[in-house]
Amino acid sequence: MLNIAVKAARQAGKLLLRYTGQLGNLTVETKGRNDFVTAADRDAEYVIIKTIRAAYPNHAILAEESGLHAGNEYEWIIDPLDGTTNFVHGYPQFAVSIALRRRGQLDQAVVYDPLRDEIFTASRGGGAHLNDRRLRVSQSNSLSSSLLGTGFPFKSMEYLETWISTFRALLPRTHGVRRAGSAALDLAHVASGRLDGFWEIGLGAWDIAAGSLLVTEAGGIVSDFAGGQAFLASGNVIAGNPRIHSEITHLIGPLLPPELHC
Ligand code: 2AM
Ligand code: CA
Repeated sequence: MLNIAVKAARQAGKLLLRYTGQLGNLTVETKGRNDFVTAADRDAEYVIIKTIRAAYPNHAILAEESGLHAGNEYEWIIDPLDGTTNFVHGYPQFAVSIALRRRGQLDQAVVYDPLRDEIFTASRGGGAHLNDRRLRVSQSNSLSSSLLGTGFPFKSMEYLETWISTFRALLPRTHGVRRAGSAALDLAHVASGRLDGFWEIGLGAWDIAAGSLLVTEAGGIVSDFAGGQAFLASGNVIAGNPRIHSEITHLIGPLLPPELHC
């Protein structure tokens, strides 16, 4: 199943790269405030679904652009283009994200960065890999020597002040904070130790499903803001090596309104 996911991700990545050569011709549609979709998202999603369907016609699919396709207990969670805003501006940071969930547990994950030709993979219990190299989260044992990733609030600005308060609490304690615009790649970079931790409010399940398995299989921790495992449902994520995850969780917990304790 991981092989099929890798094949689908590479096909989609190749297609996205072709689109980057003709961004001027790409029509950008608005799904909602600050929420964009292009033919590149749709075509990449189509290619991924076609490849998965050919191998596993009975599996269910949850994909960012086409929603839920019913099936059996295997469910593929697909973001054909994570970082659409970057993509439409020609900013070089985007990825394809594909995960397989079975009975509530993530089993397989692929995040593909076509610009760097980096393929991040994980299988539950089998570790995480970048191309063919085994991944470990960073060894950093304190926020004071860490580089963190985050995402700004988008769409609704309801939690902008809350996010700013978390940023204010974390930034001065770290080496720095990056906001690169693809949560799937941010999590892949936590898995590979390039980032020590990551936090964001209100993502989609497809943005984080694959990346979260990469992090846990690389020895890191992923949780929601209450320290639980409901992050795919809430979209609220804290990830990091165990030490950094714990520091972020303790620092931002008291700053969150009650409805974000999930
Ligand atoms: P997307 O490009 O697939 O939409 C960046 O903060 C993260 O938030 C990305 O993973 C991005 O995924 C996600 N996101 C979802 N909706 C977004 C939006 N309207 N603007 C920016 N990022 C969005
Ligand atoms: Ca997307």
